[in-house]
Amino acid sequence: MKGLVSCVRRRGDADSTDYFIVVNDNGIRTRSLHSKLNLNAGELAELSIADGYVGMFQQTDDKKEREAIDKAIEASASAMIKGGAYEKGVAALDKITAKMLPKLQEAMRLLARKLTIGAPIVIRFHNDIDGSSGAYALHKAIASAAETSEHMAYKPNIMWRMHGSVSYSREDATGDVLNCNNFECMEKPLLVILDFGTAEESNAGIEIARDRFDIIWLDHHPVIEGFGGKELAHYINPWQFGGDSNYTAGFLTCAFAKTLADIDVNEMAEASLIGDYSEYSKPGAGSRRLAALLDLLTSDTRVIAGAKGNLTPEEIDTVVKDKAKSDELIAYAENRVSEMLDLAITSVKVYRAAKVQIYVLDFEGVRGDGQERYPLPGRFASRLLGRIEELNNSPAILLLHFGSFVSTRMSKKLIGRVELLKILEEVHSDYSNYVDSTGGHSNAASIKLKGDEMKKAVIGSVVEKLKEALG
Ligand SMILES: [Mn+2]
Repeated sequence: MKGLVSCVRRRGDADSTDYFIVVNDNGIRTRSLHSKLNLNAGELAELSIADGYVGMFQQTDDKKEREAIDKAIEASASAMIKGGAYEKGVAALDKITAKMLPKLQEAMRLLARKLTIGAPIVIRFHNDIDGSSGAYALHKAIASAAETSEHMAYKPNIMWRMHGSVSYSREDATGDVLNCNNFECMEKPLLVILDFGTAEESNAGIEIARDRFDIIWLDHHPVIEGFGGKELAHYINPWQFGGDSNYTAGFLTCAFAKTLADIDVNEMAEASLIGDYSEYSKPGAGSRRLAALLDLLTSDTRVIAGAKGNLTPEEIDTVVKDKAKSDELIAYAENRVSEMLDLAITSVKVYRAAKVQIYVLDFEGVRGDGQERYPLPGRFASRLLGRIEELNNSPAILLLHFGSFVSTRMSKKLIGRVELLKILEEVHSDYSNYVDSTGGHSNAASIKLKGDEMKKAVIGSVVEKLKEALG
């Protein structure tokens, strides 16, 4: 039979080399094979296979055969795509999905092609509920496609990377390039980015990655002028289609996953809306559970035995399917947060500004000195502001500090009245020797200090400016 070596994974010695070969034997199948011979990506040959080994390998440059295989790869990639448009039953969201559908399908054809040829695929997702719910849905769709596709007779070469920041740095890109260097492939590997911000800091990473990868970038942050990611061929963001951040990146990834396979993504989509406080969120019992689990797992991967820093959707799936384990984890998370909220309420400092209260909390004081990483400070700040709003029934502002970070959260009602980002910027320039950076959203932003020696003064200055703004 004829075969095209589409991809080679070299792990060091000849015996551990995997050859991904598109075999054409009345229809194509991509198989993972070994060989005593040294094969190269792009080689077309008459070959024989026994026990997972390529025995005979007679190279040929038969142009017609090559064309036939190339066509068959395209056809099998198309055949792998069995899904369609995701309809959640929320008109505002479904309208945006419909507009994005052609772009999502075009990107999915690229992913299906990479799956067909056995190319390496790096998928980076933001380590919050939104990013991880999207990754989980995409994992399920790919697993379903791999299971039902007759053409894919190998385990996909996917490297999942949970990503702790919202920018794609030069180091991230270099790491991804190095990881793909064990592969030699007939075309570029694929990089998929889920729920990163639109920070200019990503430009350096994008510069490196764009030459080495085909890139699919799914996000929902407002697109800023200097961000290079928006020039990518497969950059998809609801802001470009009349939507905004309420259409979450996890939701977008669910819509993307749904074009590949007709799987149930409703709970993941809903969890992403919960996680990012989307105005379209209508939580049910299942999505609440999933959101709570993802919140815990992404904050502290050590709660699952074996996970060290990185967390894969497969590991998420194992926990979700284990009812007893997930019940135990959710109970732990709920108890811990509620104890910390109670403690926080009694230890916040309160400053009055007109009818608005400004709260300042030392996070280390309520976290205790144990080893627990859950909950992360930023997410705890959002929960605490919610609790304060409930108790006071009036808008509030919270400054939560820990080490050299200050997280600020402000009631949405105050947007327009208080320009939080601008205030933080002013403090940044007043204390430029001590403040490293400030940024975020109009009601949730943070300050990164160079050290913590001037923290009190910086926080004091923010409080003063907030008081002024509130009159
Ligand atoms: Mn998000």
